[in-house]
Amino acid sequence: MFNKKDMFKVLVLVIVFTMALTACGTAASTATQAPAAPAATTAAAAEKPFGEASCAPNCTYKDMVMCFPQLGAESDWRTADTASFKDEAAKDGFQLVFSDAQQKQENQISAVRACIQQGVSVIALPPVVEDGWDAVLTEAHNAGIPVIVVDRTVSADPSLYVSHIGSDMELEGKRAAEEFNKKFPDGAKILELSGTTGSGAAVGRAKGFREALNSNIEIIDSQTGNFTRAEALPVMQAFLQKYKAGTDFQGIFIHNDDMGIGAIEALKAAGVNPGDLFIVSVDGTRGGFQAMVDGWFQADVECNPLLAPQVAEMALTIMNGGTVDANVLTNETVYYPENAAELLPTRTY
Ligand code: GZL
Repeated sequence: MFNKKDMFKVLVLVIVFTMALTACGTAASTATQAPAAPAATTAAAAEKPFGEASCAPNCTYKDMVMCFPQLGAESDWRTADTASFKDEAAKDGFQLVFSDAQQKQENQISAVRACIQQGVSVIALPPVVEDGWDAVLTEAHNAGIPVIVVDRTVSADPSLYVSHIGSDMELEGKRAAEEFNKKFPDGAKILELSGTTGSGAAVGRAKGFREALNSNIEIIDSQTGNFTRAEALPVMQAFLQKYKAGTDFQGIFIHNDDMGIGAIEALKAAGVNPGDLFIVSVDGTRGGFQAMVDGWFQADVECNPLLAPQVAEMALTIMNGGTVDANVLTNETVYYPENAAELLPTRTY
């Protein structure tokens, strides 16, 4: 016969057994009947435009945190580009997360990763070179952060960024070539001072230049000056050791005004005078205009650094779930000495 003690033990066992069954059932239900994400949420998440912010469709600039990992401060063009973004942020009231990579891609990539960690609204990336961006652009994409490539281009898959805005570098090179074609219908030998190796600006200008240059104009040598005055000076000095100005070469294609100003210093020291050579530069900065006024440059192909207003507008559109063009090219022209003196006081960079 069961005594009271035995009955209690049985009761406890029954209770424990019942609880165990229920718990397993719960675990099982957790494991086997995990609540599916409500179909509506999944569908809505799938339809949400890439980069749309939680404030959409009423985001204002006050809601925007723009990451701008600037590539460096190598030229007057870059200084003006940086000022454009800082001025626009102050005017519109958005937060600008600025950094200067000192022309090193690894620094730019680190800055982008920091912005991804910060959870910025948008990344405006001015890539120092074309290659090597796939990994970090994939990280930004996976984090749901839209990237607008600014100024120079990247070779990465366009699906990894929302848009590119900048100059048509090949057209700039073509425009420079047309100046040499006009000047030297019977042919000439020229030098090239090119920009940062592997940069979209240097690659595009060189390509466009060569495709449009008449076959009777020969590029006898080309070296990079990395878009800086300081690095262009020794390159031009070395050219002048090797080639006699006017005899061995009659002109120079220079990928930006800053390198042109460095080259002028070497030309002056070698006894070359303004107008002895036919020089075409790129950017259209105040320094380039002054070089045209002084007779050193015979043309300056415009390259506009003031991109921030358009980038800010594109970024806000993306935050509000809107769409932007995949490639936005800036309208540019060619400037000449004839009106350089008149225009110089009006130049904003
Ligand atoms: C071109 C820009 C170039 C400029 C240089 O869009 O990337 O970089 O031509 C600058 O002056 O350093």
